[in-house]
Amino acid sequence: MKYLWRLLPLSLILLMSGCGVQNLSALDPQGPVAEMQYSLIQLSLYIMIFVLVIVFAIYIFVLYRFRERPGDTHIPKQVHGNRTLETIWTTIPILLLLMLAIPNVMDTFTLADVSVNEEGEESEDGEMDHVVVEVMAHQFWWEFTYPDYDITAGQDMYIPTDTRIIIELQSSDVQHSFWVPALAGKQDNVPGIQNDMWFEAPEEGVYMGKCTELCGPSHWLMDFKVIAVDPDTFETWASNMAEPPSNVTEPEGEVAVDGRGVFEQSCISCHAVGDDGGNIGPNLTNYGEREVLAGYMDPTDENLEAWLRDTQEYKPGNEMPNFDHEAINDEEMAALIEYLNELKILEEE
Ligand code: HEC
Ligand SMILES: [Cu+2]
Repeated sequence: MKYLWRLLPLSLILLMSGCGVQNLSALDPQGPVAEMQYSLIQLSLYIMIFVLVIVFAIYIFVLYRFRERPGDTHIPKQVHGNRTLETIWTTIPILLLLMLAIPNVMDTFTLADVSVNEEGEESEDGEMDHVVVEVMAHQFWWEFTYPDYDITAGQDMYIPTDTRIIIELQSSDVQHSFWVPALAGKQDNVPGIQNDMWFEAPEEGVYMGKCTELCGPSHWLMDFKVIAVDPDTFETWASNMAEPPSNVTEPEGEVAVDGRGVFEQSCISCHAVGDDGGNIGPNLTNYGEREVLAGYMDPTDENLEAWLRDTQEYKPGNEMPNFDHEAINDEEMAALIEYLNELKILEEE
């Protein structure tokens, strides 16, 4: 037990090697915002290393140079006050702090400016040069509303690449915090207050996001994804979210039709598919394209059933009720799962 603390550095290394997986690292910045923040991190780090090296060099030199030698019989001459030295070691820190402060303050103002160009909403080629996303945090999931497109999505935030994404953070219950480490630093979702931020994703890909404010028993499972796609795919996604294709609105297979029946009976009061349904839970129009279920599980049939039967086990304290065999029997469950898996709007096969 006594030497257990020696394992600490090892466990830290193991812990930190988890960073970087799936774009969940601020140290692998993507896009202008994350890059700007990363260069501030680097600048502070270099200044700290500089100070550390100089201070330790002097320290070690003094320890060695003025060590006690054999034959030393009395305390050496004591010195008080030295104007030159004191001026030096006051001026250098002031300069270092200025070197830190000036870029920090400048970048803070740049990053706080979420305005878009004055001319208007569209760039020359007719495409939107920015997209506004209202991010509403709930215990324990994320809702993304695109006011210019009149659509609402759950859990997956689709964005076009190379486009300024203006993010308006809000919360429906307690305080949460929105963090997509590879794209931008974190910012809080505060009930009753709107916080704004922006970022841009240069490349297509999936960026992991997390809630970073302790918000309840399932806080640690409150993950989401930012999915950056090329602007054309984004437009297709957005218009299909607004008006889903027929495979979503009118399921064809007999089983899926039955599944839709179960959905209308037990789920639609909280979940919308297309225009149809409530908004207590995530919009499920594109559920079949989720990479993860409920923010963190593999979206297999088994997991989906486990989630529906026993959601409170998988995300304690969330707003969805458990559905036991009395509420939904096995046959209905199979149909429901088939229906949900078919909810796809981007499929190109
Ligand atoms: C009382 C409202 C309510 C009812 C009824 C309800 N849900 Fe939910 N559902 C929620 C909430 C809230 C969440 C988000 C939970 C979380 O992640 O914190 C959720 C999450 C889900 C998810 C995960 C979504 C995702 O994006 O991964 C699925 C799938 C789901 N529900 C399916 C269903 C089905 C199918 C039914 C009907 C059998 C149903 N729900 C009934 C409120 C409800
Ligand atoms: Cu949260």
